[in-house]
Amino acid sequence: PLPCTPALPTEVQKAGQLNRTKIAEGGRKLRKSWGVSWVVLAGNSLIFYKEPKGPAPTAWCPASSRPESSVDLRGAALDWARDLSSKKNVIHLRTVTGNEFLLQSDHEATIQEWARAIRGVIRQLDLE
Ligand code: I3P
Repeated sequence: PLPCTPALPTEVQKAGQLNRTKIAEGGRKLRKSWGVSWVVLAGNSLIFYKEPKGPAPTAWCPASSRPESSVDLRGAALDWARDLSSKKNVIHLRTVTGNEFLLQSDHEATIQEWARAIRGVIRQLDLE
């Protein structure tokens, strides 16, 4: 296996496992398909990685894996996804390019922390 590279291109503010689905691409609605992603909040981006195969997520190193996709948070909007899912603890992220994602955790505190962290980055970018 690849050794873990400690140096990341931008500082990781938050990382963890969330349920995720993309619900729109360029303003066009997509069919929902929930899956588990490793989500990393770093710099101006929210980066999604495929769930690593095998055990020990603590041994997983984002710097040595290729992201599945990444979201530019500049101008993005984050809300609670009240009417967009039957699941609990869901947040709704919309980018300026019309891509929309739902992020969910079974633990309310976890999704609240993510909401706070993502909002913090969006607000900071709005001030720049
Ligand atoms: C969808 C699936 C999703 C569900 C979605 C369903 O069905 O059950 O989990 O979203 O609801 O359409 P399928 O697998 O057949 O595509 P939630 O779990 O977020 O409710 P929706 O159509 O009301 O968005």
